[in-house]
Amino acid sequence: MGGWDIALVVLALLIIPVVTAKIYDRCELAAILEKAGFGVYRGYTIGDWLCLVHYESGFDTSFVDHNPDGSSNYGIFQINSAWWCDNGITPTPNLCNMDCRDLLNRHVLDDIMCARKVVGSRKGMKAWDAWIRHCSGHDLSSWTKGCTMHAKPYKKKINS
Ligand SMILES: [Ca+2]
Repeated sequence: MGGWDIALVVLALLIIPVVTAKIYDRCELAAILEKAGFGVYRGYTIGDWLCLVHYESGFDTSFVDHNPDGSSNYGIFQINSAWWCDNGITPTPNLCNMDCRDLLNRHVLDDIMCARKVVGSRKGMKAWDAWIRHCSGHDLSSWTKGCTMHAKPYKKKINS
């Protein structure tokens, strides 16, 4: 290959992860979470989720962190490979029945379905250290400030 060919290949390799991953805007994610039924879910609000995502991943879907126990955390929700997804390395029951790599792309609905399972487990949001440290017990109303929320956030469905 000539110099330009190599340059193009290198450029493509640099661009591909950037294109497939995404750093979400706070309000954009708020709207997606609300659509997914997280307006008030198991006692947690959209503010809890935005605070959690901010401190876990900075809204960056490509974020991977490695734990001292050898497992890794993936994506905006930093979902752990020892329990919830399979990265091909960590032994896992793979409770979300998914490849950890699917937690790194810009499509977050599968991530949200998995996070729903995590928060539905015994520990609830205490499964996330960052939520315990930075969000639990705080006034989280400012996280949704300036966001257009479509549903009435505090109105409970009568028949639910
Ligand atoms: Ca995904």
